[in-house]
Amino acid sequence: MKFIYSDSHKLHFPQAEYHRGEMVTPFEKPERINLITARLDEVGFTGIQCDELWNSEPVLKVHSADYLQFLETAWQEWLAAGFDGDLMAGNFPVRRMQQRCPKHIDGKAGFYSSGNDTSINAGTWEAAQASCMAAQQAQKVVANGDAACLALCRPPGHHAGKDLFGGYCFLNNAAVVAQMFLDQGAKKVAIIDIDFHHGNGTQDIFYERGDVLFASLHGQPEDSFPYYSGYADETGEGDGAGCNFNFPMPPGTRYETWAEALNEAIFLIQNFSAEALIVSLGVDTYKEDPISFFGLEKEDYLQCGKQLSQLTLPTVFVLEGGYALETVGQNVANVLIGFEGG
Ligand code: OKP
Ligand code: ZN
Repeated sequence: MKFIYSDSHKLHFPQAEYHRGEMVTPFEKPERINLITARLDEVGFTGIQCDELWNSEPVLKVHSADYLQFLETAWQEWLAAGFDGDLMAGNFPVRRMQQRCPKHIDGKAGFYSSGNDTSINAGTWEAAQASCMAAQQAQKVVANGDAACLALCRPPGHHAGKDLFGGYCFLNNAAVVAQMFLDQGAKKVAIIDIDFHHGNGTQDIFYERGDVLFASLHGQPEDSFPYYSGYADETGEGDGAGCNFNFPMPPGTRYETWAEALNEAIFLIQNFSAEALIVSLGVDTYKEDPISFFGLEKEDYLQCGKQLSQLTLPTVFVLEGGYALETVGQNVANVLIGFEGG
């Protein structure tokens, strides 16, 4: 299997994250990609540097134009306001407030985001675009006949909604890949999100669409980020009614239980007659992950890949989370090895 990466991810390196009462170095760090790339090289996968230039066409079908405009100009506006250091939102249009975008960048940032966990620096927009293009290139590799391909996206994407950044995400790379398959003629596609966190952005984007099945396995919202979505009774609306499936699970969930949910999701995808599969691949389900609470072991990722391969669909893997640096490379590689039948 080929994997697509882009060195431009390094341009996004937020300085700090507020975590459990203190400012810490962000968990979503550039080293993640170097570690994963090193492991994939070691076990014989073929890395390809992304060489695609920014293409907003499929992106504008899953994000709003005003949101993309915000991302493009946010850093310049921040500087023009006389601020330095990372842009971090701190105020949000919550219940009973006006959903009107203010003029000031400090207000705009909160209008377009879901939390203070995701800072913007000088190179963030370029890195987010490059991340999205790695996903677009991986989609083309699969459209041209490869059975599967991995996009090493950084920043990740599954928390990015139609017009919201947050949860370390800006552009929803998995959603863009799904949209590309549809634009190329597929009638229906499926996205399975196996990151520890609920893929609230992906759910948001496709909630009222019947051409994309979305299934997410995640830490239950009662106890885990993103807290305000991911319940099992969120099943889609309008044309999308019955196309959204959430599998929230409690702290300490181990592979046996998790794999049952995975099998259920696989069964649903089969019944949906999806013509392509997009896997939002996070390995923060690992037992030692610093911000998550499941108990998956390294070997479980082999089994996970094997289960996914049973769908026998053209598959694009899109990297999401995974923050246990010692094993992030092995865990990602194991999913691919299992998928290829190793
Ligand atoms: C991104 B991905 C509350 C904690 C915020 C954000 C976690 C983002 C995870 N202040 N944590 O799904 O791995
Ligand atoms: Zn995650």
